[in-house]
Amino acid sequence: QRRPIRRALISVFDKTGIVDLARTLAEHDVEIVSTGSTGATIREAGIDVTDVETVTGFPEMLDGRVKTLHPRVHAGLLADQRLDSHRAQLAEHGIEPFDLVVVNLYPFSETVAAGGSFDEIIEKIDIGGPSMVRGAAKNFASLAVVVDPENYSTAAEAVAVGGFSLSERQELATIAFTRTAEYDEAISDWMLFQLAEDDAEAEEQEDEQEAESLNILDLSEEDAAELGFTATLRYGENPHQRARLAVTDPDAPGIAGAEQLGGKAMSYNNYVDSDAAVRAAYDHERPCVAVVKHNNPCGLAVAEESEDIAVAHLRAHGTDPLSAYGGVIATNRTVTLAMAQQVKPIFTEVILAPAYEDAALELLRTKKNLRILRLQGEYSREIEMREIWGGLLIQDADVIDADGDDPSAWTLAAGEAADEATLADLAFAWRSVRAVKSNAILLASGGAAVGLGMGQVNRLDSCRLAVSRANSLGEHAEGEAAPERARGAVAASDAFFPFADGAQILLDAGVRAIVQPGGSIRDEEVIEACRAAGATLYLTGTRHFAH
Ligand code: 93A
Repeated sequence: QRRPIRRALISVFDKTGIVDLARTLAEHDVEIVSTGSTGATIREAGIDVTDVETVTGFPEMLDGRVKTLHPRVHAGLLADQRLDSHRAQLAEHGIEPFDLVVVNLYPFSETVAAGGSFDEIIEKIDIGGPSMVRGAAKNFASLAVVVDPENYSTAAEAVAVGGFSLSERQELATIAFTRTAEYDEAISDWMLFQLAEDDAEAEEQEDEQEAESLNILDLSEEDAAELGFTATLRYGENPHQRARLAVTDPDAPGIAGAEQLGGKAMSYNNYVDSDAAVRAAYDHERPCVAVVKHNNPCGLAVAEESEDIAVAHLRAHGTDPLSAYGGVIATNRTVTLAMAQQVKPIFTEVILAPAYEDAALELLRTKKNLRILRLQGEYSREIEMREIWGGLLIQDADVIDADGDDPSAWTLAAGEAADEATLADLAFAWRSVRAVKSNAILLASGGAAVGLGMGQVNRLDSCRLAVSRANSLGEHAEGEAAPERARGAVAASDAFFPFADGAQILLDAGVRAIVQPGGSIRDEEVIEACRAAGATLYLTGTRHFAH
């Protein structure tokens, strides 16, 4: 049975063809109820429209999320007009039934395809539209639902012939349910995809966090080896710290990959001190020996090319014989038997050299605990790294070949130009001072360091320390006073004197020549102090902090 169409509810996103349909309906005296912009479109064409708000007595709200979701709309869609009870209830509430519903939905899939934002896509999930469509489709016994502009012409024809037949309404209802099912499937597919993406993202983040928290010390020996860690050390700087060693460049093995010719396994602190000792010794072109304790030299000396390296070792040991106990010795020349004989009676942790005379090696090997390392190749260091909380600092390695490292480029700022021997000691002092932790003051005499002031938080204290150590640590017989080695020595400072007071300490102790970078606003005061003391002062213009 055809059901005449007297009242239609039209709410379409896609307005294509809607005016034509509305006109036909209006021509057949159909009352048209419409939502916001659909109603406006129809009204603009000069066709009468009842706003849905007039029907519901309620404004559109929540930015349009609630427009048609109202009992006055849905009761009009869902009332089974074959039932007296339904009709009575509508009448009781003053609600008029609908005979035709024309709806097309928010373009959800289109918005997804167009790359809409998450929020845009969510807003394109039509709720009111499908509710009307499903309500009308369920109630196909009473009314017809059209969800496709392709079916507008059938609707126009139907209104002219007294409405849709029951089977036509059922067919339209089937199309309607298919439409809302597809619509919901598209939504659920998209939602699932979002979840999968969120999962993938979360997984990625977890992986990242895991990678961040990867502690090399937690890895098995094999896994660590795969990452280039060649040794698991007995412990770190302290016994409660685990530690590992990696060789960063197998082609330039340096100290990390040095060949060990004898002694116990290297410890963490052995490596640290070895590095400082080798750097100190290899900073010199002349035959040099460095003795290091706690990352600072306690002995540093050079010899003539013609002399046995044992001479340099004897001098270096003489810098501070007390502290040399338990030290790390490095040299830039072949260890001779004479040097090995000197080293033998001194308790030494590590000895490092580019080569050993056979007899020297044999002798040193008799000391079972002495770690003997052979260094390969040129000393080269391109970058230096230091870890800080949450980061890594990387800098060019400080190499000693700046302009200011060449004595011929120094500026004579006070006193007479140094004689050859004094200049040689100043050059030695300058090359040596950067091996000393800042603030660093190094006193030198006869090719050897004689007083070291290291690691103080002001330069004045470093000067005091250098002088007091120079004058208390020199070799001397028991009961006799230590030699006053500061007198007649030369001094190097790793950075400028901010005031004259530090330099004055050195001058008062008898230092006769000083080399320092200069560059303080009080340079003139330092220069004046040197002049007054009759001392020589050279400025290098280059600084060599080592912290
Ligand atoms: O935001 S909704 O889910 N809430 C509703 O109550 C509602 N009623 C109809 N979307 C709703 N509609 C949809 O609005 C229709 O499915 C149609 O796509 C569109 C028509 O609105 P307008 O006439 O303002 O363009």
